[in-house]
Amino acid sequence: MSKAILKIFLTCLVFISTLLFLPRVLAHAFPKQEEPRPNSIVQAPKTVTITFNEELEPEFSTLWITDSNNQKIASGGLNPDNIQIMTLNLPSLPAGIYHVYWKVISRDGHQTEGKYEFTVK
Ligand SMILES: [Cu+2]
Repeated sequence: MSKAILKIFLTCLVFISTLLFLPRVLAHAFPKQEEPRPNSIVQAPKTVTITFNEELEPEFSTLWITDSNNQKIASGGLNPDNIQIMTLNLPSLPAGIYHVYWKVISRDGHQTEGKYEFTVK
């Protein structure tokens, strides 16, 4: 094999293995859809629901909500019927700003976390 061909071959090999590994690297759990929507102004919701892009580990995945004084109001967990969905039930919320926090472990063992807020009018 000439050096030029070897170089092309190795370049292709690197490119192909990058393509093979990229989906794994990107395969961390992140919200696909939140309800209520981030930064939205809504009537008091009954539940918070976050749909993730992949399946989560039930034991280590949590979801909770605080009011504008940082007081925890409720916490939730995985929907047993669909382990891509985290949900929590809310008491009746007075008007104000609320923060939703989530911390999850996806099936591949990677932890991700995030938060967002919404306003009850
Ligand atoms: Cu991952």
